[in-house]
Amino acid sequence: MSRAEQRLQEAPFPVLEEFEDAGPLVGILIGSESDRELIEPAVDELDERGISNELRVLSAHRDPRGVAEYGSTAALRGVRVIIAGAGMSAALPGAVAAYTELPVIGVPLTSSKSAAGGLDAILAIVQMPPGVPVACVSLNGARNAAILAAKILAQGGGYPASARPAAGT
Ligand code: RP5
Repeated sequence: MSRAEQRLQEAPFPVLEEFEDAGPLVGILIGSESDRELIEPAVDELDERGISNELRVLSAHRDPRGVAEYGSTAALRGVRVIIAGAGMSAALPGAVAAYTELPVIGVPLTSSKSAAGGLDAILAIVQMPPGVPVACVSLNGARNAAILAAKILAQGGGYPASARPAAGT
């Protein structure tokens, strides 16, 4: 198989599958099954507020294509805010933010393998490069992430998602 044929087989990744599912208002991602317990307060908080949500396990490092697919299709499915929780080298919030214009709230999580109790994940989520912002709540702050998502959803909007040149320039 030629290199070109090989590349055609590899890409594009199957975004159409995601388009078929109508999304909830909030998409919650975690990097591993082992994060589930710590993110559950976010699900509970959103459920109590009657805000539709979905929880998916998608690792930035182990399943980067899945993260790209989710991020690329979330807004089209109707998702309005993404909460992403991960531990250790917590790339997930930033990785999904790279594929979407939706606001992303990162939740640094403590994992059994954390350095400094979770400081590794805090720094990984907070230290985003200019131009790709990710909000960051406290360590294991899943409930706060859900409350922040609810506040974002409560805003009326009106500002453009992308910067536009000022009139007359
Ligand atoms: C991160 O690595 C996950 O978010 C999790 O917190 C940590 C450890 O993952 P497992 O080895 O438990 O799957 O990507």
